[in-house]
Amino acid sequence: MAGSIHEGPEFGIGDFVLLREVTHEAFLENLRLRYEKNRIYTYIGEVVVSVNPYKTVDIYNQTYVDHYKGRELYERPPHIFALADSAYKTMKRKSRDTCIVISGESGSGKTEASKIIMRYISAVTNVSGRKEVERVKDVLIKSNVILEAFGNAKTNRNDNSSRFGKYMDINFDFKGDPIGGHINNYLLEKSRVVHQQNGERNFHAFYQLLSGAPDQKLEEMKLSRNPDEYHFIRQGGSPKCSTINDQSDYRAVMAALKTLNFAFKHAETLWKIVAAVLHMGNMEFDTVDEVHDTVGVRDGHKLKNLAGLLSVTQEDLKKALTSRVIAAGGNVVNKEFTKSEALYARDAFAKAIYDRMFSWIVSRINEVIDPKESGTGYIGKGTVIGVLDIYGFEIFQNNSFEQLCINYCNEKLQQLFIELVLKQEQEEYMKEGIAWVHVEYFNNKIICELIEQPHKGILAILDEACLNVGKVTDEMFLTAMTQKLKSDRFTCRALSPADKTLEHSRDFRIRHYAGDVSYSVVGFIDKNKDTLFQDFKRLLYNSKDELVKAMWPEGIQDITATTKRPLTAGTNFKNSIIALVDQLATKEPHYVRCVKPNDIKSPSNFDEERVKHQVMYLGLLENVRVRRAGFVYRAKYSRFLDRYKLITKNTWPNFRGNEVDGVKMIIKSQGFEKDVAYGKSKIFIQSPQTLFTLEETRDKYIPFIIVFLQKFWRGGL
Ligand code: AD9
Ligand code: MG
Repeated sequence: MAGSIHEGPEFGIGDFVLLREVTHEAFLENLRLRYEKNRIYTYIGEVVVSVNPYKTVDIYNQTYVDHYKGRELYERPPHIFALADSAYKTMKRKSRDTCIVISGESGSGKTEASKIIMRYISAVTNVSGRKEVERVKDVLIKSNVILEAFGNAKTNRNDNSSRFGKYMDINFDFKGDPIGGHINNYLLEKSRVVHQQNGERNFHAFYQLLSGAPDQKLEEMKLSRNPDEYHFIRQGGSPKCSTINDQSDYRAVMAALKTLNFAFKHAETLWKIVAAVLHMGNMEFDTVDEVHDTVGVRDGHKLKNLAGLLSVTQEDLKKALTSRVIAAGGNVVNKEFTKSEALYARDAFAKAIYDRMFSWIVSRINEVIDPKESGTGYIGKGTVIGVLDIYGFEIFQNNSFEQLCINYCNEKLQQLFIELVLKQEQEEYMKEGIAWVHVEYFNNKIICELIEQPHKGILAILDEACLNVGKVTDEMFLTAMTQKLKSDRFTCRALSPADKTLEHSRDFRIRHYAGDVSYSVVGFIDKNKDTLFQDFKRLLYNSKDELVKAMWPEGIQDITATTKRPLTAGTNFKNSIIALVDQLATKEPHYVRCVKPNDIKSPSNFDEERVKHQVMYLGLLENVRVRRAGFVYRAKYSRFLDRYKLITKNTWPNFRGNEVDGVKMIIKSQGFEKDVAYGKSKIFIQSPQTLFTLEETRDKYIPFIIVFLQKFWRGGL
C-alpha cells in the first residue's frame, strides 16, 4: 500500500479526475480494472465511488485503520476509511457538523458502507479507553442489528434490503469521542407485512422468530417452526435464503436487545407482536348472514391465541375484526363487515401494528443513545457526523406507492448532490479568488417538482383525490394526473388507445433521473390515506400489556370526537424528506456513490451495461467534468511544497522563504506557469497532464533522495 496518488498502473487510476480522457469507455475501463484487482474504491476528487465486491475483502482490519487514521485523502490509496477519517477530522478540527451521504441503487452496498464507516469511527476514537464511551460505541453499532431485523427483508434485488430510510447522527464531545446519537427513520415499507412479491420475503424478524426462538417460547405463542404455515410470510415462496442464518440472527437480536437495555418484558412483547401478526394473517372469515352479507371469525382457537398475544379480550378482538363503529349525525352505529371488508381491515390492522412497533423500537433506541443519558457527563449536543443510508432507487416488476416514495427520495438526494457539489466548487473558487467556469449537467429538479410541487405535483393531486371520501377511485386519480400534469417526464399508458386493453392500462410512467419506472396506480389512494379504524386503536389501547397500550395512545379518543384529518402518508413522507435535505444542506457533506456490478450477486462479474447505466444516472462523469472544468487538482501551498520540493535544488531539502514563492519556483522549473492559478491559500492546477508530469518527476528523484538520506544518516555528508 504505497502512499502515492498513483497505486501503480496495474491498479488503474485512483482518482477519476486524472483520467486521460473523460469518456464513458475510459471511466468504465478504469472501474473494471480496479474492481478486478479488488480495488473497490476510487475517488472523484473527494467523492468515493464504491463497487460492491459481493465477497469478503480483507481491507477493513486494524492495519488498514492504522494506515488511514489521521491521514489526508490523497496520502493513501482510495478507501472508504479515508472518507470517514476526513469527515471525522473536519468535525473535530473545525468543530463543524458533517454528514456522509451514501447513495446508489438497491443492493449496491450502502448499508454495508454505513456500517464500515461506523466501525472505523469506533476504532479511531476513545484512545483513553473511557468505559462510558465504549458503551456508547457498542450501543450505536448493535442498534443496527435490531433495526435490520425488523426493518430489512430479502427482495429480488438484495437479500438484506433496507425497507426503511435511516439517518443517524453521531454526537461527539470536544475530545472527539462519541457520546451518543439520534436516528430518524423514514417510511417503513409496511405493505410487505401482508404481501410479498414472488421470490421475496417478509421482514427478517418473522423468520428469525420461527427459526431461532426456543421450543417453549414457540409453544406458548402457539407457533410452528414452518414458515409455510403462515399466509403473511409464505407468499413470496422463498422462506429460506442461503445468505441468511435466521437462527443465529435471532440470537444476535436478543443479545443486541440486551446490550441496548431493552427491558426483558418489552423484548417479549416485541416478539409477541411479531407472533400476533403471523396469527392474524391466518385469520379467516365466514359469511354468517347471507342477507346482510356479514361475517364471523372462522376459528375460535385462532381468535383466542391472537387475543392472548395482544393481551386483549376475545370479545373485543372479535368485534374489531368483524365490525366497526361509525359516528353519523351524532349517533353511533355498529356496522358489520362484509367478507372483503373484514380481510381488508385485518391487513390494515397487521400493517399498522407492525409499523407502530418499528417506530417504537426506533424511539426506544433513541432514548438509549441520547447523549444526555450516555453517562459521559457531556451536556451539550457536541458536534455531529450524520450518516444517511436510505433505500436505493428501485424498479420492480410491479411498482407502487412505496416505490414512488423511495424513488422520489433518491431524486431529492441526487438534487442535493448536484447543488452541493457544484456549490462547494463555486464557493471554493470564490474564497480563493479564482474565476468560475460553468459546466453543463443534467439537473433533475424538474422531476422533483413533478412529484412534490404544492397544488400541482403528483402527491398534491393524490391528496386531493384522497379528500373525497369513498368517491374517488385509483383510476380517477390517474385521469386527474393525465389532465393536470404537463411534463415530458410523465406519461400515462392509459392514454394510448392501443394500450387500453393491456394489464398495464392502469400504469403511469415517470422518467426518473435513474431510468423509466412504470407505477401501477392500484392501491395509491388507500396507501396514501393510510387510515386505521378507531376500533383497532381503541382495542390496542385497552390492552393489558402496558407496552402495546403505550404504542396506541390515540385509542383513548371517543369515536364521536371530531379530530383534524391527519396528514396523508405521501405528504408526511415528502415533508420528512424535505426536512432531511434541509438538515443535510447545513452540514459539510461527504459522498459515497455505490455501484452494483451485476444483478446476480456475483463477485466476479462486471456487467458493463448495468454499470454504465449507473455511472450515467449517478452523474459520475459530470462529476468528473465539474472537478476538471476549472482545476483538476488543488492543494494547500504547504502540502504542495512538502510533496514536490525535491524537484528543484532551490527548494530541497529545506525551503526557508515564503511558501507561495517556493511553490512558484517548482512550477517555473517545470515550465507550467500557464497551467496553474494561485489562490489565497492553495495552488490550483488545470490539466491532469501537469500533475502526471510532476508526479513522474518526483518519482524519478526519489531514488536519489534515498541515497542522499542514507549518506546523511551515515554521516557521509
Ligand atoms: V438497499 O437499497 O438497502 O436494498 P444496499 O443497502 O445498497 O441495498 P447492502 O449494503 O445491503 O446494499 O449490500 C448488499 C449486499 O452486498 C450485502 O449484504 C453484502 O453481501 C454485499 N456487500 C456490500 N458491500 C460490501 C462490502 N464492502 N464487502 C463485502 C459487501 N460485501
Ligand atoms: Mg440498505
